[in-house]
Amino acid sequence: MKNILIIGSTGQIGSELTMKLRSNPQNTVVAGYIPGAEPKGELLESGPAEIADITNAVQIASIIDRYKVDTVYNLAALLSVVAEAKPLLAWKIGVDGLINVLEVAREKHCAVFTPSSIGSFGPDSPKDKTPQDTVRNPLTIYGISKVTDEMLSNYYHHKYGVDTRSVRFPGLISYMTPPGGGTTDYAVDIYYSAVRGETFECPIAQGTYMDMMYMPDAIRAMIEIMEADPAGFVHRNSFNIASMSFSPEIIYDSIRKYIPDFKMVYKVDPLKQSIAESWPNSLDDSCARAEWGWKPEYDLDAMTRDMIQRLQEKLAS
Ligand code: AKB
Repeated sequence: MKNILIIGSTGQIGSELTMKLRSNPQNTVVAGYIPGAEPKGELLESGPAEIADITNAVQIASIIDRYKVDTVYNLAALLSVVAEAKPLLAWKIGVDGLINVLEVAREKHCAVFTPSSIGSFGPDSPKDKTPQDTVRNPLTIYGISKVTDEMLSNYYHHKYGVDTRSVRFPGLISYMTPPGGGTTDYAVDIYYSAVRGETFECPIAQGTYMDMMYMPDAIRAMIEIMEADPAGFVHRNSFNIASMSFSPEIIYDSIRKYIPDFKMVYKVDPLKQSIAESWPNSLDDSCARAEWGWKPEYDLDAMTRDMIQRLQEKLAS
């Protein structure tokens, strides 16, 4: 039995993770949210919900006490593009917020999952099959805060024995809750345009590769790493995980197998493009495979088939 707090439960990842963890009747899953991003519908009705502002350590500690929480999924963050507009807020939520969570976890003996990202690499990192352990030097505040988060999480593990674990997520694609403010968001938006019969204006230039992943694989990764036997870990914070790497013209071709008259034009966004160019084309996830059995299930075509079918149902209702 697990008592779990999800900080950021109404976001792109949190909304699906909360429901998946609640589908196991052994779990009590508290949906943490901030005012203005309240849970609705099934998320609200299927279990407890509490205001859990990551900048407020006392509030987080009180939820952990009241629900006897043993595991925290810390999903609070500003994504890469929006973080460039608000770097101090990105740091306050991403790094100061994590310190709040780690301090409470140290006192109350909770395990903590905090996602990292392909954005933790930079232009000096090897571009293709980027290794687990290599030069980082990210250029964005998002990447700098993710590298710091990884190091802080390892520090709390080594110094205080806090059970911290993490994966470096690629761009995540889902038909449920849209992402907001990321460089990889185009790979979600393109499906909405295709299903709505609109021409897609692509903000990322032709030939720009980034790693991506379908949300069911990402949710499984978060659950599996937290359930893994740590005896197999050489690494902890954070594991490269990967399932597919593509550029805009490749996802466009995949969609056209199902919607042949779909049109795309390029309208490159200079900020998004410069961030994308500073990130790897693809990650080497062999350490995650070897140390806790990570294995993706979806490739691009399997994801495209499912995304189109799910979005057709969603947008028709
Ligand atoms: C972003 O684009 O900022 C995120 C990420 C890759 O971490 N989706």
